[in-house]
Amino acid sequence: MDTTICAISTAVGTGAISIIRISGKEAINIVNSIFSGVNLTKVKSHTIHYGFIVENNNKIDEVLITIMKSPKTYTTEDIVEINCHGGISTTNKVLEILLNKGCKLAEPGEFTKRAFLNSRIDLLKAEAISDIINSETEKARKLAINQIEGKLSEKINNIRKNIIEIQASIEVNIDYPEYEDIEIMTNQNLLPNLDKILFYINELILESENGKLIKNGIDIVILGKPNVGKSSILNTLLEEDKAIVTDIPGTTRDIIEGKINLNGILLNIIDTAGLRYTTDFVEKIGVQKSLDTSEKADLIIYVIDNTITDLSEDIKKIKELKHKKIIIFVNKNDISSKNNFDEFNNYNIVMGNTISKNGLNELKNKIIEMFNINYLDTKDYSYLSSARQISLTKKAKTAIENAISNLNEGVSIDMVTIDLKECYETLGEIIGAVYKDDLIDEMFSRFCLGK
Ligand SMILES: Nc1nc2c(ncn2[C@@H]2O[C@H](COP(=O)(O)OP(=O)(O)OP(=O)(O)O)[C@@H](O)[C@H]2O)c(=O)[nH]1
Ligand SMILES: [Mg+2]
Repeated sequence: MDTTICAISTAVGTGAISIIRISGKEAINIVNSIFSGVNLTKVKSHTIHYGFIVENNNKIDEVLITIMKSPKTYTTEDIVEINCHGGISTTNKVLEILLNKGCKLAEPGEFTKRAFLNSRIDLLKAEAISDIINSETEKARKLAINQIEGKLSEKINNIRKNIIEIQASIEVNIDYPEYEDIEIMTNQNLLPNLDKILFYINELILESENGKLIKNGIDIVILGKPNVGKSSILNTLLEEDKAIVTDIPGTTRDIIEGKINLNGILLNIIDTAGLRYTTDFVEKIGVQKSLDTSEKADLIIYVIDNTITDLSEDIKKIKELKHKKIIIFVNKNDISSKNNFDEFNNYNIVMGNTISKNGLNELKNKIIEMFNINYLDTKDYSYLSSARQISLTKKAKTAIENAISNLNEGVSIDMVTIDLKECYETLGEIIGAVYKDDLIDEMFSRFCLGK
């Protein structure tokens, strides 16, 4: 934190402008020593200055320099941003000069990490900054901006405040039992308060399903026997000839992915190799990959050929997938068939074909219905969304459940404070009120360079 760090904050490549960001005690002095405009150490905060970056009297680039003095900056430290001409050579040259002058190259996410360590933002807000950069849909952007604004932090802080109030009333009872005007805490009058906390935590966990959906989208795997039209379905959904389609069974060997936006939710659609017994070495690997990928999917679109005569293998496979969300898509219904598919009456089933695209809208509507996608439109988004946040909330839930079951078993109320403290601290870890250094390092290392 004592060092002055610098990094290219814009994407590397050719563009009109590149921004190099410098943060730390020496930021203004260092940039001033390589700048040929006004004396930057004398200018007001939050101002922009025109001039040249120079090295040994050679002009390197014509730039605009933004000066932002501590504490009202991204990191709370002095920050200088150099707007130079875009392009790899100029930007790298300016960066190289800064490094020679004593700046340290920032690690990925180090600016945001400093903002967190200097208490300008909590951990939820820091995570949301990475989320907003990576958001691919309008809904994901909204979720992230609400988190940056602090809506989720507020929810967590309110639960923590409730816990503190309960802790305080228990402690008053223990420390001053002789006072007559304080409410006596018994196991029975404590229970409704703890139930309320459990209710709030449960709500956070339930709603996190929405958060995950908005942030990560839905992973959909198209599965089925060879030649049933899986790749054709992928291509039709993507409106692009992404996968090779032929009438030769076993055409697709590897997984092929594409994304579409369905009412604001990203569908990550994965086409796979057709399932069949094969002695072909490469195809065998492909079939195994299909099965492994489908295990991780949020939804399986299981494709069956409308004209098939023997359904036994499909029935067997679908039964094996009963722990997964599944839609059966009966493809090629442009060709007549005697099948009525009654054996799949208990499943979500859609009939269609990729030639006239019949059934594909129905397929999309089924996905909307199964994942409540339209319902998400009406809500104010402040959901937990990362695995870190969700697993900590589940840990907090276990702590409060322990407190409740201890109370029910008649354990003395002072023992309950141990579980309450655990719950409070675990919720604190979510916002970063309590944190471990290695966890923080790991989290920020996943950020972009220069952020
Ligand atoms: N009549 C008809 N033919 C289709 C339809 N969809 C796909 N086909 C044809 O079926 C054949 C196989 O299509 P693919 O999309 O390659 O099938 P696949 O399931 O990906 O096959 P593998 O990659 O071998 O597992 C091709 O000749 C397609 O043109 C459809 O709805 N109706
Ligand atoms: Mg295929």
